[in-house]
Amino acid sequence: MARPSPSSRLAKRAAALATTALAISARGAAAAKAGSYEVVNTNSLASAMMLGLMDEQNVFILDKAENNSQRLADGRPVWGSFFDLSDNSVTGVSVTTNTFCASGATLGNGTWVVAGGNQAVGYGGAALLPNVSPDAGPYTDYDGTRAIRLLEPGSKTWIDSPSTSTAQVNMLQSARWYPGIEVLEDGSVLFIGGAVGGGYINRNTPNLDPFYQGGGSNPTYEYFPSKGNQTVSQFMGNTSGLNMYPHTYLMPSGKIFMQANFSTVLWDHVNNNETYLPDMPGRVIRVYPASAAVAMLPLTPQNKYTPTILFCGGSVMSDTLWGNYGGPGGDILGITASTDCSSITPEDSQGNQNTAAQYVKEEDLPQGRTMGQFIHLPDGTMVILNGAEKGTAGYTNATYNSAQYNGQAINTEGLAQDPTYVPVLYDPSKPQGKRLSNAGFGASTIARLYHSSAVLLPDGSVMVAGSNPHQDVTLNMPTGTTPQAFNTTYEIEKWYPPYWGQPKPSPQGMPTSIQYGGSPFNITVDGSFMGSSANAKAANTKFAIIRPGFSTHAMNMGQRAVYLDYTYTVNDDASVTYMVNPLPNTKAMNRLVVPGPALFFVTVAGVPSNGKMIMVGTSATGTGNVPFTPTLGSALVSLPAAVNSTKYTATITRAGDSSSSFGLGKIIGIAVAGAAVLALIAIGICLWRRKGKNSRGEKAAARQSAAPWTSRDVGSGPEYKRVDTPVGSVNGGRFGGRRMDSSNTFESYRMHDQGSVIESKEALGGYYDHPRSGSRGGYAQSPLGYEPQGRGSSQGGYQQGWAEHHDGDAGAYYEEGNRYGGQSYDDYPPRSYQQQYHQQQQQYPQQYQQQGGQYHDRQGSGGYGRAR
Ligand SMILES: [Cu+2]
Repeated sequence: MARPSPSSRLAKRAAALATTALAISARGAAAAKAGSYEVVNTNSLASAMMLGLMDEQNVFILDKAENNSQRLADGRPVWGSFFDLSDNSVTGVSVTTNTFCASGATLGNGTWVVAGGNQAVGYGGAALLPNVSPDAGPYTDYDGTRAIRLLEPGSKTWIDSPSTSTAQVNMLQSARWYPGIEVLEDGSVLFIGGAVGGGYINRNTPNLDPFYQGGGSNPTYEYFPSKGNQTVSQFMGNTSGLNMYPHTYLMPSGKIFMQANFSTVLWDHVNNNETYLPDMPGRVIRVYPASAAVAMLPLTPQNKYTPTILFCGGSVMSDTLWGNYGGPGGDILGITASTDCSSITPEDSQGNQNTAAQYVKEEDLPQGRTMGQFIHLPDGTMVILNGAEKGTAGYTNATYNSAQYNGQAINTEGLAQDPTYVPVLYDPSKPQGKRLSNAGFGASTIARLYHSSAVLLPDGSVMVAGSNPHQDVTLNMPTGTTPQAFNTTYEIEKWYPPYWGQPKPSPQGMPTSIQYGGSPFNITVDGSFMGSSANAKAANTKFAIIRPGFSTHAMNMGQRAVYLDYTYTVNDDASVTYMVNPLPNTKAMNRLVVPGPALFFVTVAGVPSNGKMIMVGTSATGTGNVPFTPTLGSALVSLPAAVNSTKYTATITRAGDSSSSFGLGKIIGIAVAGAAVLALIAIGICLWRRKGKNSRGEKAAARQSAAPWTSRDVGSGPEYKRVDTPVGSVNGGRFGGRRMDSSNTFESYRMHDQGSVIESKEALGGYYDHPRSGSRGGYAQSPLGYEPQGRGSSQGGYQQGWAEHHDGDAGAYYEEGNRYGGQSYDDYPPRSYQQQYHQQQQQYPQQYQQQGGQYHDRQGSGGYGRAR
């Protein structure tokens, strides 16, 4: 028998080694992703202000109506798209109304609802004038202030008709921009508060009309499907100013825990009674635009499903600096955001108020953070990502957020600086005060500031997208200025939690629905996965129901995580049979985790399975109608003791039990990943080059260009120029019976193409570049060309700068008399406005009240229904 030659043996050995190296490298590269970000698509088409997981494969993306370069077949820009998780592709979709700063949730029947928004706008976010039909506007977007948009399960068509349409049957009773939202135990939804038009915060200064702000604020709440006329919330008046997107959590008692300004209340929304809880320590503001990361901690059998709400970050500023609709009261760009993490447990699991409830200081974030957002992970931890260390959410037009570039003044618009690129993990299984860590986490390279978003995906990663601190699409901000400028952002990233890259369990018997009460169900994980440490792994398993929520403005509205009790038997073949109890059969649990869709994960030794979309509180096919009364099944049985094997007694060697630290695999992964990353970069460059002339390629080119400034037209049409930064000059409002519209806008800028600059614009202090079309029909004149109007003048007053809102109302002074005299702004004490409150209720205009109150969709009766 001929022996192989030495060289041949060497070649074989080399080949074997190479194969092994490749295998290790592949595993290592996957593991190396743990704790890091990866761009999975460079163009979300619509910048992702809002996200919602539709099913196991699709995520909807919503933006405000703006000049995204992607066009629909009818020529309109997209402000909505769908992200397909199977191939990371994105498709634009028609949205009719302006979704700008809406709120959203899944109803108990699984239908997505996205409600509220802002007016029809044109270039630069300027509101269309009343005499201009939305069809004639450049974006053909319709008023969304009262819109209720629906997305049915399995559908990729938004049901969205204009608020002004008589055919619109899904309408809010009144305009809501930044409303609070909470899904109730019957699967219906409650909306509370919001602004009417817009602004940095929801008040004028001085704050003479805390409830209504002369028509700028909406202090009422209402339901969908309707349960009657909207009613004034005392809390909205008490927290006047800093009360947009209030934090709400339905409690076991049926009351709503609600936090805004520095106040906290347990609110019986049925009887409209409020019980005040302690103020936020240090008066840290947690609502928009301070925008803390806020979440209910995971509900577990160990904590007896007791609700605790955790707040991390936000802002502390003086009352003066908080300013008003027009913007902050001064330069806030250098103000470091709060590091404070505090939590409170308002009730026990059965809905008994914890009368001694106090906010408990847990610990400090490693850096101050505004616009951080909590994402529940299926290993029981929560990650905070996105945001900035300085400033707040929102944008404005003030001297302090302008920068000089090449001798030109540009407005950087955004109110946040110093993006927080490194996530922080919160592990509630650790002792209080030792729960936060960012050890081992890589940094993102993409700023995720105002109007960014994030949501848990079924594969256990976190989708991160958006960021657009501008009134309209802005792709040409220079780098290296002070303050730092940021572009409208389209990249979609995945952030990979520490468990990423480990072999996943593939459980059998995953449920399609989980009820309140009833019999336990069985799930098995095979022996090849459980292996020699089957006993330990079985004991270290978690069954999570996670509702990822509607993501916008650093909030995941409706996000919850609840873990199920279980026992197990380790079988002879190392497989494990789990016996899992459903949710407790209590009304309290029905409220803590309301009916509707959620992801179900099985996490073994810290590594989650893929999440399965299930229904909570109904059958898998759900109920077509809401509201409904979920059935409470039989009481949970006492689970028998676990049965371990005598054979599979090894300990778990790999780190992974919901640990924030990284094991050896991670370190090896990092080492081998270097080459892989280089390869990926090379591939990325090739792909980028291949993209050639499409608009995204151009944007990538702009980003990577040596020149920090692009000379590319930011618009898509030959006529488009970014213009019309609005400043409203407004008084009155919809509540006052006077429609608010932009009566003044001012020219924005485009920092190139100076040949087309019109002299008179240049004289306006650095804003220049008239639209090439030469026509601004339907758009208001620049107020910079006017003498400022004083408050109370015939034209009303306006504030220079406009902050968050752009549809022309922003920067408005909502003025409608001094109903309350000279009280200054603050968090109003609970009782000081009782008298006025009652008067207010009577005064409250009824013109927007809905007639039928119930939405009928093809089923025709029984409240809101959807075709099945
Ligand atoms: Cu917003």
